[in-house]
Amino acid sequence: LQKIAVYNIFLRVHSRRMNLEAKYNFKEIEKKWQENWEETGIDNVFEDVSKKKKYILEMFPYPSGPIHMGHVRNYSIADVIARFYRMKGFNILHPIGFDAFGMPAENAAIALNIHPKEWTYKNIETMRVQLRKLGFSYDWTREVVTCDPEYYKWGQWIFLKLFEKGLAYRKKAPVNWCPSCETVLANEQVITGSCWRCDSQVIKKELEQWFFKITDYAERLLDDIEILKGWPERVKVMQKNWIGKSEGAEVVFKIKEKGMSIPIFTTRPDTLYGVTFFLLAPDHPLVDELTKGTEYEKKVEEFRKKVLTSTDEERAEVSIEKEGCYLGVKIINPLNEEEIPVYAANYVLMEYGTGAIMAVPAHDERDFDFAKKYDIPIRVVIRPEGEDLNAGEMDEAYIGEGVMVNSGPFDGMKSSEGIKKINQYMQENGIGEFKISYRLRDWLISRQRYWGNPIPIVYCESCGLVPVPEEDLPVILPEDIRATGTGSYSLVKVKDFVETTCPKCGKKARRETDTMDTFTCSSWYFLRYTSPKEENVPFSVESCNYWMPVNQYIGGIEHAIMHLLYSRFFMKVFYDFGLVRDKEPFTNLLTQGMVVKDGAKMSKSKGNVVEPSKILEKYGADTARLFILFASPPEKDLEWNDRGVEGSFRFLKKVFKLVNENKSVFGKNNTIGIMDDKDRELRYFIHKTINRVGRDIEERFNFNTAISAIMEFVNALSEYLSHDEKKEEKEGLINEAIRTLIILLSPFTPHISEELWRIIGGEGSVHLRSWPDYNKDYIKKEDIVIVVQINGKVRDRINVPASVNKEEMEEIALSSDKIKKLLEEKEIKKIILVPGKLVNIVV
Ligand code: ANZ
Ligand code: ZN
Repeated sequence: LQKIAVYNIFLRVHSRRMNLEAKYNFKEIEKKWQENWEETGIDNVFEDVSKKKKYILEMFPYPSGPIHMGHVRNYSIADVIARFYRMKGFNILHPIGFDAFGMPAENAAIALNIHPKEWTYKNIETMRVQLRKLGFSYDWTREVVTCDPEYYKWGQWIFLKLFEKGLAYRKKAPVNWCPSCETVLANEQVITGSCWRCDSQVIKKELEQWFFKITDYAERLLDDIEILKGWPERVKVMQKNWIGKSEGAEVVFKIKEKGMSIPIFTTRPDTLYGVTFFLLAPDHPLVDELTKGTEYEKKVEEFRKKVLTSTDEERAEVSIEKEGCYLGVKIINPLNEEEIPVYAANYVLMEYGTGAIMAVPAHDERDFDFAKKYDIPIRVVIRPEGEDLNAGEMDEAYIGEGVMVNSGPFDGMKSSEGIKKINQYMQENGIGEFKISYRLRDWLISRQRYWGNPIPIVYCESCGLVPVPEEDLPVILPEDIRATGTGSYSLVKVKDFVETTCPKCGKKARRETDTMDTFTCSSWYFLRYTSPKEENVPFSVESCNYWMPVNQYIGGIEHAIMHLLYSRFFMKVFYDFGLVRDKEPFTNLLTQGMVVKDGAKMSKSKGNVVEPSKILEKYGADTARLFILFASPPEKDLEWNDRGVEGSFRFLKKVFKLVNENKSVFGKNNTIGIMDDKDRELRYFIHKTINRVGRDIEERFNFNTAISAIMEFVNALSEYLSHDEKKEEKEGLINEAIRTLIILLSPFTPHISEELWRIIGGEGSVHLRSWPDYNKDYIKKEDIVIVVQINGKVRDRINVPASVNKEEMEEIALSSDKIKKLLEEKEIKKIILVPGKLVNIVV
């Protein structure tokens, strides 16, 4: 018997499963609609000045293989926003492309023994297929691939324009070198001393490289952060800190016997009388000049070697163990003519200010440590208001504001006042001047790599550095190249590429073999999307003026500085060139959280990756999208949860079943007749859900709460439909409920929504419907308070349902215990009613 029972259960489960699979073939439905949308081109857009636009943009992917959950999340968020605003009547630009140049292609190519180009385009094709399978509403006709010559040509054109204006230049400088990537890196690409790509420790190398003069834009990049009202505070702070504006003074100190002048940058000119020593960065060029041929030469050399093994970040830590090396010379403080010793010190960076500082141990923490260690005098020149300060008793620097002491003519001044007065004095006497200093450095854009955009420059023996003429663009990246013995690619070895003729004099010349940082490609792709087929300009000004700025940008926080800062810089340069109307490219920014599993970020190295392809295969796109959007609000991390995915799948099956079982109500008489409480309750739900979903998407991007509102609605609708009695009469209402449900679901789960929409005989595509309006009267708060008066005096307040009518109000008022008591033995003459507010009983 037991065996038979088990067998029966098995049969039931099995047949149910077979049944389900036949009925809910979501994948087939998805494929059908993807093909339909593609054929009808419903996602392709054109400029239409009669319509308001919205530009919804996600950070385009780097094609390094199949897509990962981070992409699925980023793009699902963007897709909801795009679809929602389309239904709200906007003309939507929602494009996609591929950020296709870069190192990983070369690494993979070496490992797999295929050409970087082949690897890249293969991955692009894989990703295209997957992105289509996810049902994102992209206008694929606008696709941009940065390694296509049609695109990178314009990157070269932009380079030439920058070169023409002096914004692209070459200089020899100590630069960041990644030994493993065998290339230089921009400062932004060095994350706490390591390469942003491969995590290797970055070293300094003195090399001649190409730079973009982003520092010319430091002030504007900082000021315009003000405009970015729709950016997360966190990102704005990161950019501000990266630009790092400091106001202070540049002061020139002199070494008389050597005839040498060394400028320093200080934010505290008010402490100039407290300077007791002077420091140079160990790699400051004057260090060698000062010690050459002296007994200090060797020691300094060793000291420098030792210091330069730590990164700038480590050296910038306040807590670093202070170390110095005396250089055997004295320098003169221009304000009080005092002679002070000069050292090289580990905490002074060549990269900031002037690479030299005046040290004020009494008022700077690091100088204090240094002075203690090397037994250098400490002199107080600022004392806290109303207090005394004695150098001998200090165990840390006093870094606050205060009153100036031991400062000659400036004694007694407040330090803030002293800064101004000393600056003025220095200015008048040619000693120094007010100065603003930025942390931001110029953007190093040349890379010693193959798979990138060639820099369009030629070197000629007689003409020097010659830009490639515009009509010769693009400089095509040669394809016939192999990895060299060391396993790396380099254009240096490609003879046909290197050897060329000078565009000016026609003599033999050599091509630049460096390529551009891939971030140059991603700094303007959003402009190209507005007119991707333009052959004569990088982008059409007209299209740009229609579509730009991007209304909503969505991407990861890891781009808070690099990509977002570079793009803002390009935009401002184009603004100055008269190519764009807007000063900022991205009005609103949403930084989505990570996808995590078992508490750790999903990543190959952690081995906790869930492949989107597997999820698509098992459940289809709608389930994947729904789960991702439902599991967490976009800015928070999302914990992957298999049961959650199952839950989303079940929900969609439930919706599918519900609609199918009730499709008979469509296409009939759709008037809504007399309503009872249950009907009103359902109508309340319809309108409340429209309101909540719209509000959650529009104001807060809280897709999770929007979806849970829809789920509640589905429960209410099922409950309503389970009371079968008079379905016939209620067709109009049921019809409205189901139509609304499908429309509200459509931005989240576009395929099933489209399918159901057609099943109920909806007109056209559900995605081109208008977002429904809700009726305020139907969603008044469930409870309101009415006041009950007797002869104009307030006698009671009662909670009532918002939907009560006059008769009900009267009835409720008269049945209140308080009122009943007061009315005992009184005669009611009249009852005055203010609907929803007041009942006045005249006795
Ligand atoms: C004297 C002084 C006295 C300083 C005092 C501070 C306090 P921010 O605010 O970050 O711009 N400094 C300047 N250049 C430096 C370099 N290349 N490496 C290391 N430190 C450097 O910092 C400016 C201050 O940092 C400057 O002001 C200088 O120290 C130091 F009571 O000058 B100050
Ligand atoms: Zn590297």
